[in-house]
Amino acid sequence: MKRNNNTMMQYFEWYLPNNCNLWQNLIKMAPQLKKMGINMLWLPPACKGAAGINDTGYGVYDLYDLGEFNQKGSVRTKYGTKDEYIAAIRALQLEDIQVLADIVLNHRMGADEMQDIIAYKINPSNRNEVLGDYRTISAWTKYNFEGRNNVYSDFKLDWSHFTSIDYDNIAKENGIFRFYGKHFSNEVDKELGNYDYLMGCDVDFNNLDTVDDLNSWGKWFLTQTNVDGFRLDAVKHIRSSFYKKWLAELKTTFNKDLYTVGEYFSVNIDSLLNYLDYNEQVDSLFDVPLHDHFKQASESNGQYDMSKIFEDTLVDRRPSKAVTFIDNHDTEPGQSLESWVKDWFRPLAYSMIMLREKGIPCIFYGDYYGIPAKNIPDMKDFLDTLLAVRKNMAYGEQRDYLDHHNIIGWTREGDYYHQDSGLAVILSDGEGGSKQMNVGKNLANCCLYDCTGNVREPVYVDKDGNGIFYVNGGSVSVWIKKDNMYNL
Ligand SMILES: [Ca+2]
Ligand SMILES: [Ca+2]
Repeated sequence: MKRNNNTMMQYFEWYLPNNCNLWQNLIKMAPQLKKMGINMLWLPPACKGAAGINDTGYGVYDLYDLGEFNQKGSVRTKYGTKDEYIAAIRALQLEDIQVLADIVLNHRMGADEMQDIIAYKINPSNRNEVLGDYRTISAWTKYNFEGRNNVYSDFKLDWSHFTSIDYDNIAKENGIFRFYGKHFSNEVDKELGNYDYLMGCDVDFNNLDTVDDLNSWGKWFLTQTNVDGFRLDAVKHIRSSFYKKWLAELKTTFNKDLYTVGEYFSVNIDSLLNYLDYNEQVDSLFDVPLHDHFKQASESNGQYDMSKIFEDTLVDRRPSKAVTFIDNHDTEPGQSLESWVKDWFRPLAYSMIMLREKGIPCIFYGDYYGIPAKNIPDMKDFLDTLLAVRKNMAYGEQRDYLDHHNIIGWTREGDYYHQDSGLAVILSDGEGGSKQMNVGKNLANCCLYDCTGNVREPVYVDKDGNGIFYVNGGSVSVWIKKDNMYNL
């Protein structure tokens, strides 16, 4: 059976303007995204955030307000109204694009009232250490959701539903203040001793009322939106057994697969593997170690050993569970996890995630459309080429030539279902050069062309499938059959 490659896109970046009309835009774009070969789309968080229309959605205030109630200064969110969100999801699903909703459950922000709470100050660089005696703090922890007026749920939040907060209004002091009688979960990342606390009011997943509410909310959200799956925010800061149960319950109740990718932002491959081993409900994680390798290579002036670029990455160690990416809304310049892969390396990196056999690549909105706020140019032409190659030609057996500190390559033999499919990729982080590679029998006796336009001369493949492929310095070349050039 003919099956095309899966390709994900993250359809937003941090600096979108607050009038970006993203949901409306998606309704128009859905057919185009399908043509591009995108079949999984990660949408930004749709819930009302503390900063209203200026909130990316990660400063979540009310999970039950998807742009429907006049709260935080407007009915709509940064991206539009609830009706537009649901219309966008339908439009995408009509094009057979799976929609992944971004779910932010770790924390809340923008409380309506302060409360006096007994709390301990915690050492921010070793969260297992309490600093000094308990004291009374005053903190923004009471959430009334008055603008919603009990529609969908009458559950309100107060300090008892959280573990900790980052500001005391009595002493006017920043820090991590953990509430009396509360503890951090042991089922979180061990960085900084215990990485339960990330930001805002940290949700207490040991509190049964909290968990009950989130279970009800999950069912409500799925009923309202009918999304196909989730991108789970900040999973390394959330008790891992929570999502294991939450996802299992939703899948059973709705009898749906609910494809799920988690954001476990760590370069430690063992942390990622442990999480996946424990929580079989999560289908995949973003391949942060690979992103980190791309960044290092892009900053090494050719000194990076390209034969090790995939070593101890998720796509290498657990290929069926890897969503590969170059950068995202958090790693953009100026953001909390800034670790931007330098521009010259980005075409090489995209070739390494889009044209190989393993992993689901995630194309970043900020690359496809550019990031005007940071003067980062778009890569639309290059990505359109790679998307077309991925959709039409990146099939069949892969032969790896990851055997040199500068120049590496691989070939795909092509398959029966995609006419004239198959390709050869060669790239270098240092000087230009060549490599003999075998493309298999389908492209034997063919003349191949570099569809990136970087190398102008064709390559002749002999009767055994061998060809000598060229690449310029700090560049990538993608070789395909000439007939296919007209389809790009
Ligand atoms: Ca947490
Ligand atoms: Ca090198």
